[in-house]
Amino acid sequence: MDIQNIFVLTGAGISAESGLGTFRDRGGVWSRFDPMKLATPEAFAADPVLVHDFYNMRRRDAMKAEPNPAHAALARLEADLAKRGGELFLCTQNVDDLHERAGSRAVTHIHGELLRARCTACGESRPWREDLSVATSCPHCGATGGMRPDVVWFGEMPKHLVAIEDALLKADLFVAIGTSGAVYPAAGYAAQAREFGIPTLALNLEAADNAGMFARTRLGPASETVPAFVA
Ligand code: BJW
Repeated sequence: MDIQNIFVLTGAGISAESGLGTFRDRGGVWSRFDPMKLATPEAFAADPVLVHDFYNMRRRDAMKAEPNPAHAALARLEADLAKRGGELFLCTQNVDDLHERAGSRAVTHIHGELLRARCTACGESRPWREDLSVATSCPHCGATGGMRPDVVWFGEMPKHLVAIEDALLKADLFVAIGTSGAVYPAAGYAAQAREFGIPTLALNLEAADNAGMFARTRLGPASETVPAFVA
């Protein structure tokens, strides 16, 4: 097989069968909660108690969830490619840690991680599994009230953009799994891959917003399509 470097972009759909809600499907997180009141820096400034309640609930749900066969298949793919001298660049928009718990070793979280907290006073980010509140103090600088989940909200700069662009440039195949293609810049990577002449594949439950950017599409639940792709 001449494919050596595979870029995989995952979204909420890969964790759906682990019981974590997607955002934009019917019944999804943003159909029940207003993202502008919860997932922006302005929302956190206006009502930190509400934002903490939402993310405390999401953190507890994420810790209870277990990886599914799609996460496990990507961990196998990473190991198989490494044995052949290749590389899997796994870029996830998800803030859960299910890829890591399935055995993936290198995971790039473009939208940050729910199991990390960052102090808005000193900027330090550290692993965090407890509920956060306006009374939480930063263990590093001691400031109170500024600890927040280390996730990327609307209007904030996504993380690891340089590493992601580099990996996209050297990929032999681009695969998007379980993402609606609604949120940028990640939603633009399929078009970029196409411009670079990289083959593109979408594995999704239903056609994504950017479906036209993919050369090939397999529709179905990730727990079936991803193991079939990796086999
Ligand atoms: C299954 C399945 C199963 C279900 N099996 N599949 C153009 C360029 C650049 C920026 C913008 C732009 N236009 C607008 C913007 C601004 C904005 C944006 O994109 N807005 C759009 C809504 C239009 N973007 C930003 O603000 C970003 N920052 C930014 O752009 O900074 C400046 C910049 C400029 C230029 C270059 C670089 C930077 C930040 C975005 C932050 C997003 N944050 C969130 C919340 C994170 C914390 C939290 O979890 O609460 O990230 S929003 C939410 O959406 C979350 C997700 O990661 C993200 C993507 O959602 P995802 O994963 O695609 O989920 P769904 O629900 O949408 O789709 C699930 C899919 O799975 C569906 O298709 C189902 O069919 C499928 N599915 N079950 C397989 N079993």
